[in-house]
This record gives sequence, C-alpha cells and structure tokens, in this order.
Amino acid sequence: MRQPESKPAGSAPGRIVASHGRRVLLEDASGRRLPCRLFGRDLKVVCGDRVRWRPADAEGADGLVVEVEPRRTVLSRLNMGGGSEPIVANLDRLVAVLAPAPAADLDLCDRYLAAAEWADLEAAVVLNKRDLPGASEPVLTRALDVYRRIGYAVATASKREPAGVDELARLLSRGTSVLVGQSGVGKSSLTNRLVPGIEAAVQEISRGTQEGRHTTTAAVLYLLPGGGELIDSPGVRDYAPPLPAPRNVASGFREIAAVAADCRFPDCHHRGEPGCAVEPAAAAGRVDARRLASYRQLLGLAEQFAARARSKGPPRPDRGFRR
Ligand SMILES: Nc1nc2c(ncn2[C@@H]2O[C@H](COP(=O)(O)OP(=O)(O)OP(=O)(O)O)[C@@H](O)[C@H]2O)c(=O)[nH]1
Ligand SMILES: [Mg+2]
Ligand SMILES: [Zn+2]
Repeated sequence: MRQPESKPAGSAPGRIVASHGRRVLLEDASGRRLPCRLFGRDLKVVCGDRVRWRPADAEGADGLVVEVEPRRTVLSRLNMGGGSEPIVANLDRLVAVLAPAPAADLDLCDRYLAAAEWADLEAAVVLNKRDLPGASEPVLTRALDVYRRIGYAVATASKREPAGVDELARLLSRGTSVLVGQSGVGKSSLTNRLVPGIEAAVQEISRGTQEGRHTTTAAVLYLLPGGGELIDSPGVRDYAPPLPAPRNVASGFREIAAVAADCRFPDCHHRGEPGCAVEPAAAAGRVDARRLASYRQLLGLAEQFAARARSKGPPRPDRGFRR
C-alpha cells in the first residue's frame, strides 16, 4: 500500500477508459480524454476504474494517476499461476458474444456467465453474425433457448442488418456493460455500430494464415448515445473465472443452484451422490445436460485448486482450463 505522504496533493477525480500497462487513457470530470501515466510502481488500474489524478507533463502524458478508488464490482480472470487478475472494474453487466464463426464455444460462454454470477453482475448472451448459415444450427439454437429459459437476456445481431442493434442498445442503456468472448466473434464490429463515430479496430481474418489483424489489444470504454457505457474487450482463446470453494461452484449455474435446494445433502456436489436432485432434473430435461457438464468441469477445476492449496504446492492447472 502506498503511503499517504508520497501521494501528490491537489488531485481530481477521473475514470480509466483504456489501460495499456503504465500508460492509460483517462476521462476527466468534463468528459475530456487524456493520456496519463501511473504514479509509482505498485499502482495498478484496469478499464473502468475510478481514480484520482493530477495534471503533469510527464513523458508525453497530460497527467499522473495517483490513486485508485475502491472498486464497486470487478470482472477477473484466473491466471495460470492460480491467481485472480482483474480485467475490468465498476461494471454492471457482462455480455457474452457468440458467433457461428469462429465456432461458438458454449462452455466458454458458461464460464463467463458463472463469472458474472460470482461477481454480482447482470449477464446477457448475444449471438452475432446471424447472417451466417451456421447461426441456425440446432446446437446453437438449443443453447440460446436454454440461456433464455434460465433467465438470461438473449439478443441476436448482424452487421448485415443496419437496423438490427436497437434491441441490444436497449439492453445496454443502463449502467456499464462489457462485451466478452472469443477473438473474431465481432465485439468491436458491434461496438462500432452501437457507438457511431468511433473506429474500434476490426480484425480482418486473412484467409491464408488465419492470423487475425487489428485484434483488440486493450479494453476500451465508450459512452453509448442512448445511455449506458460499453466496454469492448480483447478476445480470448480460453477463460476461467477465479473459483470459489468446490461446494459453492453451483452458485455460478443458477438453474442448478435452484434445483440443488432439494438435494439430500447440503454439501452435495451433484456428481452422483445419493439423493441428488440435479441428476434427475437433468434426466427429465429440466437442467440442460451440456450446462451440467460445464458445471462439473468447473467443479473439477475448483477441486484441483483446493487440493493444491491444501498441499501448499504451486497452484497450477495441468494444462489450460479444460479437463
Ligand atoms: N458475416 C458477418 N461477419 C461479421 C459480423 N460482425 C463482424 N464480422 C466480421 O468478423 C471479423 C471479426 O470482427 P471483430 O469485430 O474484429 O471481432 P472481435 O470480437 O472484436 O475480435 P477481437 O478484437 O480479436 O476479440 C471481421 O472480419 C468482421 O468483419 C457479422 O455480423 N456478420
Ligand atoms: Mg475487437
Ligand atoms: Zn445434488
């Protein structure tokens, strides 16, 4: 923790709207966006942070960020060392973006939705690129039906339909939302349509190499013209949230948590225990089998971390987050 006496006096409130390590873009109280630097080595900020800053002429920056305000909410990721790494702060809603291409990773979507539950965020799912034929594949249609049925807002969009983002704009018009998902699903393309006048770089997949260009490298916060704030974030290959204790993993899966109230044992892990209410609910189609498998994957990961923490070994997953 920074000592109060080392903090320069005369600071003003600001908001981090983009963060590139020690260089950040800050929005001041009048709405101006200024390049700033972080003061001191141990100060760390993420997009969405509310901070104190002061004007300064420092290495091409207009100001120095001197302090981070406590975060109201934070979306974090589990890093390979087993630690929790903040991605964006002070948000209200996570929007998981899927597309038919690159092929929708539904388990990844479930992990994002679980992250939202644990971080106390609203969550929604958007199927983008609905102009592509794969958008009506049964697995995708079924997954969206399940998300809708368990209470998540679900919207569809396509850049080929000029008017089609109204539904999404309404969904995002309150509070701060972040678009998350695989690289190339069209988060920046959606952002460009929701916030006219900006040019979030859109990656054009070069066919020969499948290498993406202009892939988003840092989360950026924009003001939506119809109200609300939108954060476009860099795409991922994989994502896992910081995990709770194994017995609390089910709270990340709201339909499983709802049924689990009827399990015989309060610490039931819903993996074949006697008197488990989740298994029969899945057999009867009231809990989606794919979601149950996603839950069990995260449960396995949580158990792995809990075991390593007990043996005080280095908390590293063996490979990736999938089992
Ligand atoms: N057919 C179709 N293509 C789209 C649509 N939206 C985006 N694309 C294309 O998908 C590619 C990736 O779009 P981006 O907006 O850069 O994707 P992203 O999710 O921001 O990617 P990262 O920044 O790497 O995470 C680009 O070639 C877009 O033109 C859509 O609705 N339909
Ligand atoms: Mg992008
Ligand atoms: Zn159970």
